[in-house]
Amino acid sequence: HAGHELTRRGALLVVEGLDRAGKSSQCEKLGDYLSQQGHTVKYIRFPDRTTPIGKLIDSYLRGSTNQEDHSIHLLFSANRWEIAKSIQEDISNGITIIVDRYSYSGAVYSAAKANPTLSLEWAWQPEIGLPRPDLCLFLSISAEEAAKRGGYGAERYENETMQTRVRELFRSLFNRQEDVAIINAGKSLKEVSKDIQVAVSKCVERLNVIGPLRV
Ligand code: DGP
Ligand code: NA
Ligand code: NA
Repeated sequence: HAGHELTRRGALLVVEGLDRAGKSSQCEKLGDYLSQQGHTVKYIRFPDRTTPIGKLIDSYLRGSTNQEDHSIHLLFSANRWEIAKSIQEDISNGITIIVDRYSYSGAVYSAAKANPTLSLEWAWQPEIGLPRPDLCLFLSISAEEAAKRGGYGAERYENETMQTRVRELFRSLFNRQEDVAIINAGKSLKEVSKDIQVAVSKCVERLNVIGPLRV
C-alpha cells in the first residue's frame, strides 16, 4: 500500500587516505554520481570542526594549543561519537552518507606518533561500536606520487616523517579490516572516480540482496 513501503536504508561510505590523496574531490564526484543514480546523499567530514569538541581539535591541528596525545585522541573519537546518532538516523531514513575520514584516520594518525603507550590497538578501542561503514575506500598514493603533488599544508601532521608512518599504519590496519576497497589514487581524477564508482556500485547492489548461507 502507498505510504507503507519500507524505506530502503542508505549506505555508509567512507573515503580515507593520506593528506593530498584527493579525498575531497573524489567525495564530491561520488556524491554527484550517486545523486544521478537516484540516491539521496549527504556529505560529512571528520573532524567536524563546528562542534565545541571540534573547535578544540581545530585549535590543536592549527598549532594554537597543545594537548596530551591520548587526550586529543579521545577528543577526536568523541567528535565521531557525538555525531554517531545522527548518522544512524539518516541511514535509517534512506540517506546515503559519504564520510571524508573516519575511525581509520583516527587510529592511524594517533598511532603514528612516537608515543610508546599509544599503539594502533589502543587507538582503535574507543572506535568500537560506532556505525560500521558498508565500504571504506582507501585512496592509496605512493610516497613518490605524494611528493610530486608537493606542498604540505601548515597543519600539524603535514610533514614527511608523520605521513610515512601514517602510510605504513593504514596498510597494516586495512590488512585486517573487511569491506575495504584499495583504490590506486595515483591515476587521473577521472580514472580514480571510475574505479570508485565500480567499487561503490558493487557494495550498494549487495545491500539490496539477501546473501547466501555459507559453510
Ligand atoms: P583534514 O581536515 O581532513 O585535513 O584532517 C585533519 C587532520 O587530522 C589530518 O591530518 C588527519 C588528522 N586526523 C583525522 N582524524 C584524526 C583522529 O581521530 N586522530 C588524530 N590524531 N588525527 C586525526
Ligand atoms: Na589535511
Ligand atoms: Na592536516
